[in-house]
Amino acid sequence: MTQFPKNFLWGGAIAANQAEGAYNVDGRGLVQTDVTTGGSVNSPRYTTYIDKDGKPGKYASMGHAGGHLPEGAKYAVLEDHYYPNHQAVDFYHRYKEDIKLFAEMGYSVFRLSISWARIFPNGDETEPNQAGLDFYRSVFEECRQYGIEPLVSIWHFDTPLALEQNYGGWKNRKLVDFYVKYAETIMKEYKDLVKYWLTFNEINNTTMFLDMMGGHGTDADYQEGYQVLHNQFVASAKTVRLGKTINPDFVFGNMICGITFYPATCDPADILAAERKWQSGIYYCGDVQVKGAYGTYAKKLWAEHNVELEITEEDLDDLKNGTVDIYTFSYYMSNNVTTHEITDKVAGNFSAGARNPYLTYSDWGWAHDATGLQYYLEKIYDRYQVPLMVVENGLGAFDTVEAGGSIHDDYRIDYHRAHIKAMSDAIANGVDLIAYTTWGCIDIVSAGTGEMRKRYGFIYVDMDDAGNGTLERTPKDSFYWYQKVIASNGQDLE
Ligand code: P53
Repeated sequence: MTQFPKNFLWGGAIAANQAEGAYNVDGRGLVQTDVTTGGSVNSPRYTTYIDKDGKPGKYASMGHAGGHLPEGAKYAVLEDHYYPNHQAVDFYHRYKEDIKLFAEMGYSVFRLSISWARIFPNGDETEPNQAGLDFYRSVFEECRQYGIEPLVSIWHFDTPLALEQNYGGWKNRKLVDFYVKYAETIMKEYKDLVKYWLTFNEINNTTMFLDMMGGHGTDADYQEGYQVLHNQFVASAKTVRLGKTINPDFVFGNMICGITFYPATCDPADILAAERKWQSGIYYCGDVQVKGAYGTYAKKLWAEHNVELEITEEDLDDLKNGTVDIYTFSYYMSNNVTTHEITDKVAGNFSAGARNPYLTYSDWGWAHDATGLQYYLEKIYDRYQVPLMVVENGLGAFDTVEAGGSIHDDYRIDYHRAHIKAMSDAIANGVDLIAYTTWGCIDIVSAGTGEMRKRYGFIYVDMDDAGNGTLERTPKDSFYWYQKVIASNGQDLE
């Protein structure tokens, strides 16, 4: 028998820039994915620009942890490139149909993000864009009509491009005020429609990816990365404090890219190396956002890369008084850490380190490791002792549409079944887990590769990597399976 509390929230998750499309509709401003091409498991996505001499150019990027815009260049949509996020899966126009399907699956929660650039197109306006506010009001009302609780990410990798271009993005302290104003606007606007808010999606990616991608990060990269994080921590804390004055019932969560790090061998040096990854990759952000202060190891991490942060006394006060109520995270895979030379290396998007001989890997090189989720849940709950939510978990895979139109995605069902069992085992061991939202309830554009064919959904969307397709929605086998899982509160996993 599995164990799930009576009011456990079951659902799915998407992000605005990967699902909505309608990138230039109703006054929306641009974000970085609008100037970023598609890639694949072997080739990066590129961000495009016009350089200071008017020549088109591009740099390899991973959305949020990639290269840099050359001096004097301006981000630009170039004619001879395809930008998959422009149309995405057109959730902007099809949300009623999609939410109806989520309700059919039995969702009690739906995680989505608000696009900052729909509310403040350039990020620094004084008045919000009414059309943007109207859109999300309608989305939340649609959810409420089916008894679905919206779980809202305030930021999901989509800072308005004008703030990146004109202010240099999050390394600039001014972004804190722009973000807090945006957050205040939406929290006031939706105070009776939304209860659960997540301040920054996968906030830890900024520096964790510098560590993961083969350690090519320079001291300057770390200097910028840690300052970006500090500014985001302050913005998050100020938002939490402000939010509680708008509606004391609001519940705030952080959101961490949860990767379980294992030592690849029992060499004590590897044990320590793995622990360092937990500190720099996972605890660094969680400690600030949940405990309200930088961890004891933070000074050493900064010193390693000669980082000198601008932190004021007032900031430390804000961090202490703006802690989140719940810890939320994504979980896809584990990673092996070793100090030894790696002969069998995992190749794939965002998966670095030594291959784990006890695990199998997805076509994108991500380890299938449900036990790693149990481990993460127990370790993190023990550290913070606040309610947890798994707000992303899923398998990016190729799907085949059969002649009759059905999609037999038993590999996806297997993946989720194992992870749901792991959650149940963690709950049995005392973990206070309150929600599970699978990634990409419906097929959407991949964040890492920009592909459509890396599919996560329980609902298939007829759209390919080149933008061909009808956008028609079709439930996969996993749709009907998840329906039974939810109806039985996690008892029926067959
Ligand atoms: P895609 C890397 C590693 C783990 C999670 O990722 C990650 C990433 C960034 O790609 O991001 C989260 O689409 C993120 C989502 C994203 C999802 O994982 O690359 O919050 O936006 O789509 C899956 O397969």
